[in-house]
Amino acid sequence: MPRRPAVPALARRDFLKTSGLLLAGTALTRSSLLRGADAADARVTLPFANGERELVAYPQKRPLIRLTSRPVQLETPFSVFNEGTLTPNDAFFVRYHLSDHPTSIDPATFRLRVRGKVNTPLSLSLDELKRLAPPVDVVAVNQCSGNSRGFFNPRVNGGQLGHGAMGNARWTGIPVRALLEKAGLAAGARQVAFNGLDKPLVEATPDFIKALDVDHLLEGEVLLAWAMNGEDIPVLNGYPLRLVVPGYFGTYWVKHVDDLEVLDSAYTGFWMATAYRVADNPSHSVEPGTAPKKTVPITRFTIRSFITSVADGATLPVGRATVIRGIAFDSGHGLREVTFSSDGGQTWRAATLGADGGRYGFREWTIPFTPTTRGPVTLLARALNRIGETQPLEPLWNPAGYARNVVEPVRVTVA
Ligand SMILES: Nc1nc2c(c(=O)[nH]1)N[C@H]1C(S)=C(S)[C@@H](COP(=O)(O)O)O[C@H]1N2
Ligand SMILES: [Mo]
Repeated sequence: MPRRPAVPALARRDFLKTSGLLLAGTALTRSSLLRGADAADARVTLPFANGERELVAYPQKRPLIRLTSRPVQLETPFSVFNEGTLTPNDAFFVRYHLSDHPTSIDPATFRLRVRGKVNTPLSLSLDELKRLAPPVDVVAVNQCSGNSRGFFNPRVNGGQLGHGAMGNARWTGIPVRALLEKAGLAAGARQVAFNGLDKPLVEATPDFIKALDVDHLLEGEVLLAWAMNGEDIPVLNGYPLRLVVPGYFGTYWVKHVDDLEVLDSAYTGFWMATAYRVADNPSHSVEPGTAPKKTVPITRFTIRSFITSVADGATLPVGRATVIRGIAFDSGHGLREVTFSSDGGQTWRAATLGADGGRYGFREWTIPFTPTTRGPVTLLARALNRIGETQPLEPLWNPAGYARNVVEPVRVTVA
């Protein structure tokens, strides 16, 4: 269970302001969704050049780190990840590509369409969709491909994110497979293209559409989810329906999904064929400053771990026993071990893994640590999974700033 902190005053006020509207059908005001709270004055500085950001409360959200306002992009303050392995809905990051994202959705008139290479095209209400198959729960991490991009060196273009473009939630929905079975796949069905209600402001910008292989969808793990941690998905996270693709980067987790098109070929739209691609080699990386010759669509997470209980730059009292805590996750193969170093990587000890909340979620780890000598100390955590994937000790580089998973140092002073 997450240890929930007191809701900051700003978020509470904002919630009171919007909850009446929410009860009336999730009709958040357009201006509040586009601007956030007016009273924002708190700021944070992420630990890289030009890392100064505002903390702003949007409807259904506590104050979060604002990267951009049109479209809204918010990142989770890192301290939230020390509060528990499930990320509260009001702290969950927000990423949009297109500025015309929906601010009011009427669940009564919403329809989900299934069309293309199917025997029977479908148009379903939310209630019909929810009754199509028994609901399934999965605890899974949603992480943006560009999470931690701000740490790339040399720097790369794109949103300069700290480590807060990730979150872990319990998602409830039905497998996309159930929909495909209901519609009936026609011969040659190969991919499904998923589109949501958001639109580009100008025609030249391609609509945000992502595609997954029919074979992947028929495995049954990919969900069309309507609940997040037991509640309606917040508007900014994809109300009333979003795709949940366990183990895959957030780019596939299409929000406000209302259209599935079954294709007999690989989808070639911009967001698959041009954007969100990585080098076609095992590490998906290239020499810093160069571009890959051949690329493939980004797919699964790289394995990561973080120290969450001690912030970079903190001071630890000499001689005092502490427990260091953190989180780790991979793309679903299962964690084998998290090791911890308090001497900058010369020696490593195995941490204790917390309860296994499912192979796609954050897993807590802890390790006792008593600093013995005064001075600067570098703390490191490194995860290893069941198929031998581990985190590199030196950063890998790619021009889009995707899939960072180097062991991240936490530099502290023992005093
Ligand atoms: N409709 C829609 N869905 C979307 C996007 C988008 O721009 N539009 N962005 C994707 C990307 S790149 C990410 S990382 C996740 C972020 O999910 P969140 O905003 O709920 O945190 O949403 C995905 N789904
Ligand atoms: Mo993303």
